[in-house]
Amino acid sequence: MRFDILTLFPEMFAGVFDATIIGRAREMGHVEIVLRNIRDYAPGKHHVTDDTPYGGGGGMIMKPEPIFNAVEAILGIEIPPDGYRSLLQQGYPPIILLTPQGRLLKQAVARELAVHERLLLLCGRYEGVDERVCQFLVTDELSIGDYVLSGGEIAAMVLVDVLTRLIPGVLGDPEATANDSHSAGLLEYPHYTRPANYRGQTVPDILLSGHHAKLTEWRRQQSLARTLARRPDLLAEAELSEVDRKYLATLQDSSEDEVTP
Ligand code: 6GU
Repeated sequence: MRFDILTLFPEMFAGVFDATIIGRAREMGHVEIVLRNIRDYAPGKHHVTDDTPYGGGGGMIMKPEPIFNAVEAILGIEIPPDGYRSLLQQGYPPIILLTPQGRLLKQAVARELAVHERLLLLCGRYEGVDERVCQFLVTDELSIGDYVLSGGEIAAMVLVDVLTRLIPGVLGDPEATANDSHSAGLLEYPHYTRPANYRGQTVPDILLSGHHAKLTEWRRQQSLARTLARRPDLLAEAELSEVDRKYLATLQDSSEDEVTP
């Protein structure tokens, strides 16, 4: 998978993209990342990339021209007058704007994006991006959560990490991701490693018992109980068996007992 990242701050990405999983995925050729400095595509001696908003209100807005120029140069095309969207059907890559106004990035959204061979990621900065960029260039807008970042760069790093993990061959053991939190719509069960007794706190007996079927059942129950306690909103979309539902019902019953008048 190839990512072209359009940003005013390419230097922010170095550590994250050179280390561990992403670094190794790049070395192995699973992932190609090209950082593009939007400033390089801004005309004039001063390469101005932002300006004050029409109508006032303060803050600075990213100008459309450097961004349109960058996309045209990177893809070797002219943006049609009716916008870039029509080129998607011809196999041109999606252009994703990272913005707090976008749809929320979830594991299901990542799986949907993972089918693409190439993505252009546009990192918004300042108070925002000129609306004509959103209307005529961008094909998708993504946010990574309901909070405000100083720019889309960190969100772009998050997206690249999430997508890289989905590329076959990047992670050694495919089973390692099967139980990941969110991959099956539930939070993950708790993990323990040696020592069995640490500062008087012991590992649950079931993990030391060697009873495989019981262990699998315990982990599933832990996963369900945790999701119910921490993220009950996820249960509506999770794939649940009849056994799962019965177990959740016992948890809900016992929590009702605990309610004090
Ligand atoms: Cl993608 N950008 C910014 N600036 N803030 C965010 C975000 C993105 N996602 C959540 N907050």
